[in-house]
Amino acid sequence: MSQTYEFVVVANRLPVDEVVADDGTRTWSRSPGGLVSALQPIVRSHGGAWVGWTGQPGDAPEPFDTDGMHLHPMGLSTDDVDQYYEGQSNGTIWPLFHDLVEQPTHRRPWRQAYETVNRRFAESAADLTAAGGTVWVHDYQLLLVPAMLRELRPDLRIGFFLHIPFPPVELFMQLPRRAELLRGLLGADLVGFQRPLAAQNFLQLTGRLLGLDPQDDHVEYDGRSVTARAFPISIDVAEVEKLAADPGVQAEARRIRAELGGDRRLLLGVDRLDYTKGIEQRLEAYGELLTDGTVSNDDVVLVQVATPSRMRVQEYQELRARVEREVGRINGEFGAVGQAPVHYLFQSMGREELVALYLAADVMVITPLRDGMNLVAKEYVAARHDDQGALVLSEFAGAAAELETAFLVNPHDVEDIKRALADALHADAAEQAERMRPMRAQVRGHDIDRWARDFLGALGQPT
Ligand code: GDG
Repeated sequence: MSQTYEFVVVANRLPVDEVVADDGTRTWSRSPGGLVSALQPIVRSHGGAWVGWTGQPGDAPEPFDTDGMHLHPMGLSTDDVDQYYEGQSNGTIWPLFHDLVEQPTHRRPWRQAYETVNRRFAESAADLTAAGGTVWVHDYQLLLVPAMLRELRPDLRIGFFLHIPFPPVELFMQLPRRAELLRGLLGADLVGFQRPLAAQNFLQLTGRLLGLDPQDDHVEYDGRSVTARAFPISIDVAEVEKLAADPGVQAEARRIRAELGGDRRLLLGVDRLDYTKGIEQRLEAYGELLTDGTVSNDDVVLVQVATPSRMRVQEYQELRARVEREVGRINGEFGAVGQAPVHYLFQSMGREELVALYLAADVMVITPLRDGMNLVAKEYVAARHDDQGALVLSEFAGAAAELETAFLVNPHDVEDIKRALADALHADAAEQAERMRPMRAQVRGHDIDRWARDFLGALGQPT
């Protein structure tokens, strides 16, 4: 019998990307993204296994061990990628769970592929997990896995964590085969969400859709009790603090500032290029501040890092075109030779460079229309050991519930973003410190280890 593991993570993606060097050598490097930043340290410390896709279509490579983890790659064909990943996951569920900020597309073949791929993930997890072991399933690509896994392995403890928002009942009700998706989640012993409201939406839905009788934070289903609670995710605070204290990173922050024009105040946006992140609204607000003269190209500069994401999906290509057109318009209208008001970077950066940008930024601008948590907000706060800098943060990011002294904005209201940007730019050192200190205390007291301990503790798994 093949080796089994007491603790297994199941997620759409493995925590590594395959890198092919010029000479054809293949290696693996840690992949960017919220889920990976969050989970890798935990699996490593449990010596556990991770089931997930490599990110490339084709046959699965052989399982391998790296960094104290056993990685079990899942193969996805080109059709699987089109239908399960880009289709049902990112074309249907993602926009619907983010309050319809884009119109979801509903296709029968996508749903079929989603079910087939979820079953394959569940089967691999069933094969890999030791008797009585724990499986932690992640995110919206795998909503059916908990029930499928329970059917195969009723002996396991199964946890599920949703990284994105869970929609209100009326929105969830729009999904074709909605009851099946809900039953999928109910296969878990513990369903974790970013916000208490999401857990309430879920429990309420079990009453409305399946006629169950939820009580407090749990519901009886199929002779078991399923608990639904909020576990707001966080970051590896020590990692960010270490980078922020690194003299090389600090020198890089000074270089960035000098390069952008010594005295200009630096506004920073860091997002996956995604329509949920409110990048267009942010640019619109910044453009209007330049137009009405509240700020000028001599005094401020915006650096917008837009990490490429889901670029085969049409909505993302269209978003990229719109964002780049707007950046071009603003730079064309307000720029000078050698001095642009927007520096737009459509690329993935190294962690050092990212933290250097956090240290250099006077104002971090985070304006998602909807966001499960938003780890960038917490990273910015963790990096600012000088208690300086200002955070403009959308009320619709999960992080807003914990970072209450940020300059909170309604990202749908461009006037409100303009107000918050102007206020943040005007905040003096004392006000910046007054706002930053409680946020730093909050993030430092609730890091990623605590999140994992809380979740796994509630699942009954010793950490
Ligand atoms: C989902 C939910 C939830 C970004 N650009 C680069 C880079 N990043 C890193 C950031 C941060 C992570 O990626 C992004 O996390 P977010 O939370 O901001 O956003 P999503 O990717 O949408 O994550 C979200 C999260 O899951 C966790 O539950 O908070 O709501 O949507 O860590 O630093 N990292 C590197 N280069 C980049 O260019 N190395």
